Amino acid sequence: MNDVFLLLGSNLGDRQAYLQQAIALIGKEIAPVINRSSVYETQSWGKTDEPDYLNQVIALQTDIPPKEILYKILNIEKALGRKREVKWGSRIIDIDILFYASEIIDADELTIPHPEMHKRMFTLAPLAEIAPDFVHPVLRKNITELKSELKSDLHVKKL
Ligand code: PH2
Ligand code: MG
Ligand code: MG
Repeated sequence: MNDVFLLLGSNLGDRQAYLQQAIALIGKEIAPVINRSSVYETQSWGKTDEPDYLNQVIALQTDIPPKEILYKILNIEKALGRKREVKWGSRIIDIDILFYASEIIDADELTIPHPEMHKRMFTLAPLAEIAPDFVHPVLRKNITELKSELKSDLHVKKL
């Protein structure tokens, strides 16, 4: 079984309800959710004039291959009513694969580890709660180290 870490994000509508519905569907359609971080309220990164997000990291254990997980995630996002829009634009739900065990994947539609996770406190803060010692297979540093090295002024608040 592989440890898989997913980041959930929502900054439109009933954000808490979208996170909960996403977790329920992930548990049903992909694999049991074995761990989850607290929910964080985070300032929008990339496009800073967007509403605040709720972010949460969850962990699964599964043998489903990475691309199949991606397709299942896209279906869950669609089932919850997500419309694809501009890059970094607001969304009711976003589900990103952060790590798939310690695998490194660089394909057209899928890059693992998530290429920008180490620049994003909204990812590292919840991830550090449930996987502080997990070593990033490309950067070769653990999550605690990546988090302490990241300088960010955007607010990230545990709810
Ligand atoms: N997701 C983005 C862009 N910016 N900012 C926050 N705070 N949280 C996110 O989940 C997020 C973001 C693109 O997916
Ligand atoms: Mg994203
Ligand atoms: Mg995404």
